[in-house]
Formats: sequence, C-alpha cells, structure tokens
Amino acid sequence: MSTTETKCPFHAEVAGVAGGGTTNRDWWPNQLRLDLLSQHSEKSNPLGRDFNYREEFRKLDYYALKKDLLDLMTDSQDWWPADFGSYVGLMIRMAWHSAGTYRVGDGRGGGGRGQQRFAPLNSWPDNVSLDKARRLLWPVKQKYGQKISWADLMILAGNVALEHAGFRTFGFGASREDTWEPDLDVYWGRERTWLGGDERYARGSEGVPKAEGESVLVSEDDADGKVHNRKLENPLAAVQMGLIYVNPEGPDGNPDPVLAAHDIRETFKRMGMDDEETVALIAGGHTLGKTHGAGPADHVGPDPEAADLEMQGLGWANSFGTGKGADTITSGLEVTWTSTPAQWSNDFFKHLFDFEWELTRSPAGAHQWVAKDAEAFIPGPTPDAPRRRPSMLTTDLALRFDPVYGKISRRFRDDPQAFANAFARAWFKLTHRDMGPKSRYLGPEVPAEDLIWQDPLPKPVHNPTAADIADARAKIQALGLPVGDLVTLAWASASTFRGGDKRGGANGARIRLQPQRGWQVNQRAVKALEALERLQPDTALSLADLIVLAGGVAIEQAARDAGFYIEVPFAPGRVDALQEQTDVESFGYLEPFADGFRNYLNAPSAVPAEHLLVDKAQLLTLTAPEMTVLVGGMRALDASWDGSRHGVFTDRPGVLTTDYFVNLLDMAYEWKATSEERQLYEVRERRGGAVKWTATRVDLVFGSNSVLRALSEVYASADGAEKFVRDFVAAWTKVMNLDRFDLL
Ligand code: HEB
Repeated sequence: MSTTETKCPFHAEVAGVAGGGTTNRDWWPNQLRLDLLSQHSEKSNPLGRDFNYREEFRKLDYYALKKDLLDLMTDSQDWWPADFGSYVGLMIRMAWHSAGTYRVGDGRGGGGRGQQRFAPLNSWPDNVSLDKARRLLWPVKQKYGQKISWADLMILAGNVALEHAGFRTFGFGASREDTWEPDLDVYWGRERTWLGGDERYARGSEGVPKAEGESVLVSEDDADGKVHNRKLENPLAAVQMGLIYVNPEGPDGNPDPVLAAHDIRETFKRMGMDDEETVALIAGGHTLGKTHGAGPADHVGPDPEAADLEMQGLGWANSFGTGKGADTITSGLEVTWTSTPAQWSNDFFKHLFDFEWELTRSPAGAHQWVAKDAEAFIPGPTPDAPRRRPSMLTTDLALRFDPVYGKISRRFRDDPQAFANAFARAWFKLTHRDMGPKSRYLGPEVPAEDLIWQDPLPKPVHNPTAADIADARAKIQALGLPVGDLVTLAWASASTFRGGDKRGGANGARIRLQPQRGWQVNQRAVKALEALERLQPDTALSLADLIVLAGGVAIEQAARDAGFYIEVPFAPGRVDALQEQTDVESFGYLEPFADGFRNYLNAPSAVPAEHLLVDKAQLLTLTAPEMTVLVGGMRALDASWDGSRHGVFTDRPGVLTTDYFVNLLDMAYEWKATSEERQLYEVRERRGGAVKWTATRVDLVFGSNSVLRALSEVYASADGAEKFVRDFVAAWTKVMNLDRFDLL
C-alpha cells in the first residue's frame, strides 16, 4: 500500500450492453447529481418494506452471538491463518476502518451502514486484508441471518476482539442498519490514483478552493519551527485517496514523526477526536496485532473489486511464499509493537519510551522504525517464526515526539488505568458516534452514562393534550407573525438534521442555544424565535414542539389563503435541551455553508449553489420530488433566510400557491445574470423588459436542469395546485420529524 501508487482500475469498456457506452456523466461531467437523492431505494433492498431491524434484533440471542465471536478469534483457518493464533488484531482493524471513515464535517462515512462490504471501501488500499476479516465472519453472519446486520457485526467483532484480548470495553449499542449498494454521496476526494496525487491540498498562499467556506487547517509556523502550510480540503478527513487517515510512513512518505503528528491531529479532529482521544486510540489499537509487509508489493494482485471472478470477492492475492501467515503483505510495513500482540498490555507506551528508534525499511521497502540495541523479544506471527526487535510506524513515534501527544503518552505510560479508561471511551465514541441519539442504541450492553457527543436530551417534562395543542395554536395565531417568519424558524430548527450521522433536527430546540442561535443563516429565524420563547411559558408545550407547531400553523394558514384546507400533521413529544448538553464546537459542524431551501449561501462558492442544494437535500434524506416541492413551497411562503425576495416569483408572498413553478416555466419572462460574484439573476418581462423578480442559481436550476424542469412541470400544470399542497405538507412533515426516532 504505502510503497506503490496503484492505478485506478479502469477496465476495457463494457460496450454493446445495457448501461454500456458513453454515458451522460461522460458527456456532461458537471451534471447535477440528482441520482444522490434516489439511493438505497426499496428496489435495492432484498428485505423489503416491512423488514424492521429493531424487531429482528430483539430476537437475537446476543450472548450466544458473542460466544461464537469469542470462539472465532482463535479458530485459525488454513486459508488465512491467524497471527499469534488470534484474529483479534485483524478484527479490531476491521472495526476501526469501518467506523473510521466518518467525518464530523458532513456526518457522512462511518460504520453505520455496512459500506465496507462495497466499493470503493472494500477495495481501498488501506483496507487490504479486511476482505479476509469479513470472510472469516461470514459463518457467524450466516448463522444469525437478519438478526444482526453486517454493520453491527463488524463493530461488535471489534469489541469482542478487545474483550478476548482481556480488555474491558465501555459497551456496545446495535442498530446500524445495512445498506445494499455503495453510497454515492460521500466525497472521498478527486484524485484518480490510489494514494496518489495531492489535489486535496492547497499549499502555501495559493488559497483553498472556497467550496466549503472556511478552511480549517494546519497553521503556517508551529512551535517546533517547521512549516506546515498545506491545507486539506473540506470535508475530507484523510491525507490520501484510499486511506482511512494518514500515511503510516509520515506525510507523503517522509518519515518525520513530528510532521506526521500534524497530519494525525488534523485528520482525527475531522472525526471529532481531541488529542487525548487520538493518542489513546492509536496506542490502544497498536497494542494488539501486527502489520504485514513480508515482501515486495508487486507480489500482490488486484483489489477485490478489480479481481477475477474466480477470486469470489476476495482480492490482493499474494504470490510471495505461501501468500499468507508469516508471508502476508498488507500495508507493506512489517511492525509488531508489543510482546503480547493478542493480549492487552501497556507495552506500547513502555516500548515507545524505553527505546530509541532507528529508521529502517520493511522487507517491502517502506520506512519504519526499530528499537535500537534491543533484544529480539517480540514474537513472530507463527510459532516457528524468529523473534524480532520492537518496531514502530512513523505515526506511532508521533505520539512521543509531538510535544502535546508526548505529554499525554507519558501520562498513559505511567498510569495504565487512565490509558485503558481513555481508550475504552474513545473506542466507544469512534464506533458509535455516527449512530445518532442514544435512544437508538439496542442491546443489553448500552452504557447508562450519557456522553456529550451523543447530543443528549433531557427527559420529557411536557405531555400536551389535544386541548393544550389547540390552545397553543390559537396563541400562535394571535401573535400575528408573518407566515414566512414562522416557516423559516421551523425550517431552521429542523433542517440541521444529517442523515449520515443522524445528528441535528428540531428535537432539543437547540436553535435557542449556542452555536445555532448565532449562525448567520438563522438571523431571521431568531426574531420569530424570541416571540415564541416569550409565548412558550403560557403554553403546555416544549419550545421545540412549539416551533414546529408554529411552522405548521403558518403553512395551514398559507394553504387556506390558496383555497386549500389541509391539516399539517403534528406529533408532540420534543424536549428542550440545555446549553450544557450541547457541545458548541461539535454543533458548529452542523452550520450550513449553503441552504438553498432558504436561499442561503454563506460566501461565493467554487461549487455552484445548485450542487450545494442537492448536497443539503441528500443530508436531509429527501428525494428529488421532495426537494422540488419544498423549494417551490418555501419560495411561495416567502421563507428566505434573510427575508430577501430572491426566487419569490409571486405577487402573493406567504400564500401556498404554485406561482413559483408557473412563473419560472413561463416564456413571458427571460433571465439575466446581474452579478457574477453573488450569482444573482433578474427575471424580466420579455415584452417591455421590466424587472419582475430576482433569483439565485438555486431558483433557476428548477427551470434549467431537465429533470428538475420535468418535476416543476408537474406542479406548474393546471391540475397541479392541490397535489402541490399535499406534497409540500408531506415533505415538510418528513423534515420536521427526521429526528423523531421515537415515532418509528
Ligand atoms: Fe493501525 C494495523 C496504520 C490508527 C488498530 N495500522 C495497522 C497497519 C497500519 C496501520 C499501516 C498495518 C496493516 C497491515 O496489516 O499491514 N493505524 C495506522 C495509522 C493510524 C492507525 C497510520 C493513524 C495514525 N490503528 C489505528 C487506530 C486503531 C488501529 C486508531 C484502533 C483503535 N491497526 C490497528 C490494529 C492493527 C493495525 C488492531 C493490527 C491489524 C492486524 O493485526 O492484522
């Protein structure tokens, strides 16, 4: 892995068959990715609409499963013999790589969806040999069938491996439901070679493509006097294409532990890990198992996705020696950290500080470090293999030579209990932080303690009756606030939800807390919020419920004004979180750079705003029709983030009409760009040339993109008005309830 730059497997083209040939994406590479909004449909899922994983999991004999997993750890198979007679290292690495793709920046990636089974992850250079780990698990998966998902099983196998090694884990929660096809939405970077290129970095003063607004980065000159001025593109959390995090040999293969620490700090931060968690995780993981680089990388065959049919989904066939056991080539590094690689210990830190380290090369030619003047007391992977000296990766030495990591590492060396405790908690966070609220966790090993990264919610204090709700409705109406104000507020509250990690949403009313309250995009919403905050004590509802109810009341009013009597469904039961239950930094990642639904764009963007709209819609788990009806509806309702009228193509703002679609598609108007920078447009009457409205790219894309235009035509048609109101209310209600896992 680290010694070669494998070419992307572009095969001879499959032609003359359905789906073959030059595709729309080849002709128009910048086409809007509406396909992201129809992923993982029922059509790809063999379990069907009625399958309920929570119910299925309840039928699982959890402890029997754990027993089988424990037994598996030492049940070495001839086709892939266990190092040291134990698979614990392999299983822990599988679980870590499953969870470790998570990025806090957009909440995508992570172990919650069983994606390691599919490309690209099943074939990432960093995931070499994990195909074997999953194949070893298959008999267990087969035995328990749908009662345990692959996604849960991979993480649980990591936990059981740690327990097998004598480590006491912090707990385990299930509920990671499998997907059945590769995710299309996760941006992994734009390089076209594995581990190659560095397009994700802007260097020096050249500046970053400002697609995601800010650039979080490594600062210019750090205390150590070295210059670290390369900037990693957001929301990426790995330094190279095909890696989970960082290059084990150091930045671009430069074996400098201090520079490696900078990459580690940046990438682990993007998974939401601080320095202490990072040190604990790396050292804890590398307390067990070994790395594999018995020979040159050119002995290794194609990855699973590129391998021949008869490989049956396995990849990286190895022609070196026996191709397995002591001859295994995985990373190309050949390191064993501790004297008991199948048993938990404090050896990692002991060795890290007891020895001085000498730069050497693995049999595969990769940079690694060996303990100077040490005896050869570390076991080899097989009983007959000679003992070796302790060895480390460049990134391991970072835990000693970075001043901040070094301090933490010394503390852990001297206090094994503190280390074990920190690792247990960090491992639990690593493997659970993409699962959403703790209420979703299943199984007998869910820890009682609330953790701040779970975005905890208080126990409900309100239990409103139908009369209470009716009373609150009347009081909301009596406030006399504009429809657009209340709709913007409810949207602001609910639309922080991210399908990837199931964070955000209206429950908790965190819009009243920092940081949401201070976000630029919420400026207008906060005004309506203040009115509802004053009203709330006179009602029997939580503020979170009141905000959502008020949005519904406004929409009902707007529909009535358009001639439709429709009830916006309302499911009470939300609670109000406290500031101390809200990690300000971590919630900061939920701030939208763009929210096309409210016509918000934080700054001029290299990525066209309509693409950012699709990105946001995908986080909200919306389909293209839902996105369409919501944008059209919110424009009609005059619900832009700042009260501006871009895209409000109607003479009756605040009324739930189809005017947005009708006027957008009307040939009586023409559209002209007025400002390149802010990407604004004027809509003029063709006859006479008077400026009728203004618009953004997000508005005009519904007329310009052929698929969105087709959807817009449905609502612009003479028979579209009632359907529009119904569809809008349905999509709106979906958004309001995205985080209501209690309703499922
Ligand atoms: Fe690790 C292994 C790197 C972190 C756990 N790693 C490993 C290897 C490498 C690495 C290269 C080898 C592979 C082979 O086989 O060859 N890591 C790394 C890096 C990082 C890490 C660079 C960042 C700094 N780990 C980590 C973590 C964890 C881990 C965090 C958990 C927690 N690993 C691990 C394990 C192992 C490894 C367990 C072993 C495996 C076996 O034994 O098989």
